[in-house]
Amino acid sequence: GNAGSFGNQVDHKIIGIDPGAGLMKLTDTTIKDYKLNNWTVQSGSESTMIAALDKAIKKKEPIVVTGWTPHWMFQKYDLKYLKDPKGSYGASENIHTVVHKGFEKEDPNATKVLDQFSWTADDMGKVMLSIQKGTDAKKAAAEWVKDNEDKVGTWTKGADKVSGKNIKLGYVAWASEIASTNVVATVLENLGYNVTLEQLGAGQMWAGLAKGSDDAIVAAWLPSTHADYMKQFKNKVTDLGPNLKGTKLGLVVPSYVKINSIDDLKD
Ligand code: PBE
Repeated sequence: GNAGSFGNQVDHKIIGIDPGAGLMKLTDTTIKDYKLNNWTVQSGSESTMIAALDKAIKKKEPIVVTGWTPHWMFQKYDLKYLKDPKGSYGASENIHTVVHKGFEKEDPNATKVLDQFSWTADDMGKVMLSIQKGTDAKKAAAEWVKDNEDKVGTWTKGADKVSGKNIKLGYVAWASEIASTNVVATVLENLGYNVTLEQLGAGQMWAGLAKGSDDAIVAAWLPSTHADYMKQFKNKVTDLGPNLKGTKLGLVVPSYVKINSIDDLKD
């Protein structure tokens, strides 16, 4: 290839996140779809990806990372998605609330709240940004819940107060999921639930939900991102439907980078 190509500038390396993320699987598919044979995806975590991005931006160096919306990175940095003319990352999708099969009978009251939980990318963005700026996740969630009584009221409508009933929520330490899971935990705690949050890898989160070691997750990106997990565990879980609509996934670069499309990654 040509020595000055974008690929050569970044060592033909895409900065990825944790291996269990649906985004990583979609990125492998993308590499095949676009025949980016000499490219590799470096796994890590959301924080190692952000650290690499931050470092590159400070030096105004080229970089390409796996990214998603909603995410505070688009507020903090000037970024763009590379165009995906082949549609490898799928269309816009939704984040669903999913419970362990049988939980709806075991605790219809909590299920009602989980089912009624629904917010927007803007709502989530406020909590994410507050956490990113250093507020403890639990505190950021509690503040949002306090400031949004009307919306929260639609989630708890028809639900009863309980006295110390246990509920376990699984989640992955992605900014979006830290925000949503802490908000739902706060709402359930305000109703009298004793909520345990379990931070897991993506595969463990789905397996734990299927086994019933966790009761619910609010972190299922469907239909594409977590398609394989849903397929594997569909008989062991109940999908309560979307809690946030209109997410996006793809390859992300700083705006100063010259290329505009995944096609441009070819030398
Ligand atoms: N994400 C954030 C997850 C879902 C939420 C896009 C990194 C994933 O790829 O599985």
